[in-house]
Amino acid sequence: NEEPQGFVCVPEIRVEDDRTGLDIETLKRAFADNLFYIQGKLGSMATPNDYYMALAYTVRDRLLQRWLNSAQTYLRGDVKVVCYLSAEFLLGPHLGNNLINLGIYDRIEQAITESGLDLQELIAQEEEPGLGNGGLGRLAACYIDSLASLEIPAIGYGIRYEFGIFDQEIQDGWQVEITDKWLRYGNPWEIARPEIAVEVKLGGYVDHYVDDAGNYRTHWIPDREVHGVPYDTPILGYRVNTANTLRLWKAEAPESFDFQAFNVGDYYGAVDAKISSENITKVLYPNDEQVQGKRLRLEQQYFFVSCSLQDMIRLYLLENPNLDNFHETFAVQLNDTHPSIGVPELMRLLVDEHHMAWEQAWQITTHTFAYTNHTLLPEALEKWSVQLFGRVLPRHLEIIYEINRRFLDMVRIRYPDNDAKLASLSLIDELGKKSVRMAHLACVGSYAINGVAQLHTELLKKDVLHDFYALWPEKFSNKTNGVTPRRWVVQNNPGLSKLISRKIGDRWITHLDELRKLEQFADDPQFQAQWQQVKQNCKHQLTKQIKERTGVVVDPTSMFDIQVKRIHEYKRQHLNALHIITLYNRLKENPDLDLQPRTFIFGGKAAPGYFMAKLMIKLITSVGEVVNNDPDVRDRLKVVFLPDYNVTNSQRVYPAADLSEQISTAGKEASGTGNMKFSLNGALTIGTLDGANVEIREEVGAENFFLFGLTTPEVKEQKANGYNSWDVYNANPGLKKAIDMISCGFFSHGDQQLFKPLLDSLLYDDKYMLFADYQDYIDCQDRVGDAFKHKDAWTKMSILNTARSGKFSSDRAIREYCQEIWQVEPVPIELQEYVQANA
Ligand code: 475
Repeated sequence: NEEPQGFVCVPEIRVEDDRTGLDIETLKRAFADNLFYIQGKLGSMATPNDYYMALAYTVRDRLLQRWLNSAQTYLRGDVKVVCYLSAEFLLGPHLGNNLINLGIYDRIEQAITESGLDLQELIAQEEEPGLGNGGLGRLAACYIDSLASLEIPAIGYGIRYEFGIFDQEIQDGWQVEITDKWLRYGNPWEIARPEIAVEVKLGGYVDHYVDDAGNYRTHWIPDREVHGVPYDTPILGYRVNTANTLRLWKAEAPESFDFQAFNVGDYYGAVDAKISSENITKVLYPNDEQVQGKRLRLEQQYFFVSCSLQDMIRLYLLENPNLDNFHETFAVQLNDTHPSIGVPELMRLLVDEHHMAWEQAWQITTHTFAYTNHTLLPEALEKWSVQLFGRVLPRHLEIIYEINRRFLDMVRIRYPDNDAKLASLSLIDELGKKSVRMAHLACVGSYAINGVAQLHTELLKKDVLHDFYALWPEKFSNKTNGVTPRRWVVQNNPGLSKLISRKIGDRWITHLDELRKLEQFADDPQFQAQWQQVKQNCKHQLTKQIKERTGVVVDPTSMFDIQVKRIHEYKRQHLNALHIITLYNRLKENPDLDLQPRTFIFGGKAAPGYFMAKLMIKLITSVGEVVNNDPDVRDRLKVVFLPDYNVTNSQRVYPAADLSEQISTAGKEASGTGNMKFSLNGALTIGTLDGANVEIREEVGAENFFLFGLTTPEVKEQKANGYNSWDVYNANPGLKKAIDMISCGFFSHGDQQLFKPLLDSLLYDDKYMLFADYQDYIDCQDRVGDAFKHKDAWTKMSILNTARSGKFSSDRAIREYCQEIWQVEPVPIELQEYVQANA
């Protein structure tokens, strides 16, 4: 018998020693084996990346059994599966996270040390998959971690961008963008599944006809077809057997392409077409201040959504005779409007391809989708010109018109003779250039709509989606964001995690509310001393990293005052800069002033096309250049711009913060999630009543939070009453001095033009009310400075921040989604004894 024994049945091979074994000797052997057989290297020739790859495969082997068992359980069982559709997943590196979730960190560390290597150095080799811009993409990553940790059957569907978010360099104080080549050295965490690739059509026209049986049928004749190949990555839960799948789609030219009739004899034409197909998943779009209606972005969105829905239908039909109960097996969450083209696409698949009646298809569709909104900024709401839409997706435009026709008929009954209502609710914006309103499409096509913090949801109901709320109040709910404590505490802040677990046990890692048990130690001098020691160690580590990455030497005993997030006018990093200038001026006036030493740390990327945001970076670095080098300052103030802020580089940032800057204009930040990471790691917040800040303050207590600034209604009121920033500027000497210094070139080697656009926008418009909030911010910062002088009182507040941040776990958020939106239950995964025994 030539057949290899046990070939078709993995458990029969019983390769536990080589590929699942967890004793140190086996791990060392597996690591050496992978280095030789996968990387093709001997120890003497291996690069640090080879070692990283060998280790990554060693770890991947150890979660494959869980992964395949999870997939099989979902397929065979009568289970409801959550499909999280997101154009972005900002995962961060996998290796460290998988070691922690598998519970093998210490063993691997020992095995690697005994192999003569340094685990930290290998972990640092991983190029993070930066497949997202910021908050929205990172939220998706936290949510798939929590879904797996809570043993919820789930698939994350998205795009495998060849180039993720650009790498940022700072040159002469300006941002410079470098393409992100994350796949350059291969990606050991993904497995391509070309055997289940799908076809996606684009462009062309639609044919309507009556078939032989007398049925109205529709035939979409595209002018282009693209192949969607899934790349799967396991997402392992924390200390459970659930390993869910993140399925990211790559666009390729269809196999048949080169030989299609119209390309015969046109080899170069065929190659061009191939390149154009593959362009669809080449690059992540940055979230500019203004969303731009770019054809390629629409193609991207449609491509991944169509691939994902076709994949769900394929899976469903493996076990079911027809699609009648599709919505009982899949709950599909739309992460913002980017995947909202899913609504007409599911209609098309059901009606055109599976010949279902419109009414039934609409029932299924509107019981499948739920929509999360992430922004209140009107300029960020997606719209597509009808003309462009019709060119790329002619059939979908017809379907949208039909959805709209039926929807507006319903509106007419509800609001007779009310053309204004019809116009404001319509899926089509008829003013100016006709366009499709994607948020309206998402609202009409979903059974649930949610905002991402209490205030944000209220504002959605009151303003942005008010008319939809009036129509369907029962669809709306709030789901305050959360972050995963595994990455954001356990992995990034091991010192703090160990201290907490020594005091209250380690159940907090999966039940974050248990952090409350720390409250009883908040006044305990011994515990306070340990707490301070942990914070101090983290600050030392960040100090080291700052020196390495920027050359700036900072004082680890100074207050670390940190603002890390995308650079945007509404987030107001320039308000922070005005505070720095104000402190600097105080020191210049009185060099012996008793000033609490501070290190101001900034990090964040500006969208490449967002000029004002790039100028804000230049302002921060320019202020830093002056402040850091002025002898009168005597190192009491330091300003650092950490380049290339990403998940990896954020790792040392949150644990080292004393003060978290959350200073957006009230009513503009939907939630924020960085605010939660800081508070969990024991930083105090200085913030406005915006987004989730409101809830953080509620949880930690007003006495442990530095509040300043106008409220959302006050912002509105001031604007209505003719707010004039020019008057504020003239009436406030401190503010006037700071602005005048920028304007006269004090921070720009005499160049008076450099910052003019930024200053003009503040002096003559000030859309984001910096000047209105300036004095209150400065006064509040003075209170922060005073409070920091009292070490013990500060430490108590720090402990209470951590102790009371349990609400901001993504586990809590996901439990709410499961119970109130998706109606899904945990499904524990069984594991063969021999795999389990080792763990
Ligand atoms: C909010 N990104 C945060 C976070 O809910 C909130 C937009 C267009 C294209 C690509 N990306 C985007 C966002 O809109 C985004 O990141 N929004 C953020 O979502 C999670 O915490 O307040 O600004």
